[in-house]
Amino acid sequence: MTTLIMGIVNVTPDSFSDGGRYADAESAVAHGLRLRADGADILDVGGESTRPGAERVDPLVEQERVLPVVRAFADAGVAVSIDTMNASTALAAVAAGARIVNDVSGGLADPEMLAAVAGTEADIAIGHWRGHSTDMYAGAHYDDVVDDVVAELRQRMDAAASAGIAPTRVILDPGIGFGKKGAQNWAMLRGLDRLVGLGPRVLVGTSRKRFLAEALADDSADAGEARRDLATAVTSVLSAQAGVWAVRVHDVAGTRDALTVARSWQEGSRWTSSTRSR
Ligand code: PMM
Repeated sequence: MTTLIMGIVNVTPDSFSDGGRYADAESAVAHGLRLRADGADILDVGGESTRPGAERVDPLVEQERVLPVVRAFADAGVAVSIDTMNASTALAAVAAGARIVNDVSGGLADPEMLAAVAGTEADIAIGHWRGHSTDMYAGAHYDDVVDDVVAELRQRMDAAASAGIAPTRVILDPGIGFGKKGAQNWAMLRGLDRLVGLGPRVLVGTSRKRFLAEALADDSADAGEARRDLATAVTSVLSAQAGVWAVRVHDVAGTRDALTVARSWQEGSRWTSSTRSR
């Protein structure tokens, strides 16, 4: 199975690793089209940072940021997801051509979200979440992080089904870094197959996140982006091997190469076994 690559386009002044770089629509569109050329299957457009400590953004400001970018990608025939916790932004973005609503809160931040998405044709990515970024780690307490995340995402799937969203439209995301500290993220990734076993497609986002820099013992503010991207390529390959549907990354070109190498390895092993009997 081929793992899809979701390229990140943050139209924000303050996102975790690329805040401010593509804050105006024109540079965000140019950046996304470059990611598309690098091999992104989907572009994920966000107008509100979810980095730890980030303040909320007014939905109208969020929409001003993202809608022209969503429209430009949709016009260029690119599959777009809209990274938002606001139902009003989700609806406006779907009207502008987005095919996936990516809600890191899984419908918890805005009580209108699930019903809003149900009334569209869009799919929904439901993230595991325990509270806003202003207090990101307040909920980082688990009996067993994999058991707890699987159970809570199952509840969110049920809530989506009750709102009228069929399971085939649901994508589950373990919310790496959301209400999870260093080791809890590694434990969750180690148990990814449990999430994959639930049935719906699974999306994983590790890209440039703090727990990677911690593992590399490089938590400096400017911790080499290249080191974090290499670490992301490794976690993305391992996620692919665990059977995820897509990985959400900044460095599309590096991830594409890493996934291509991993796929060649797998196809090589199939080739060996099929030719051995001759
Ligand atoms: N992470 C961030 C933002 N959106 N969406 C999904 N589905 N999964 C994630 O892990 C996720 C996300 C935060 O990362 P960024 O600020 O670098 O975009």
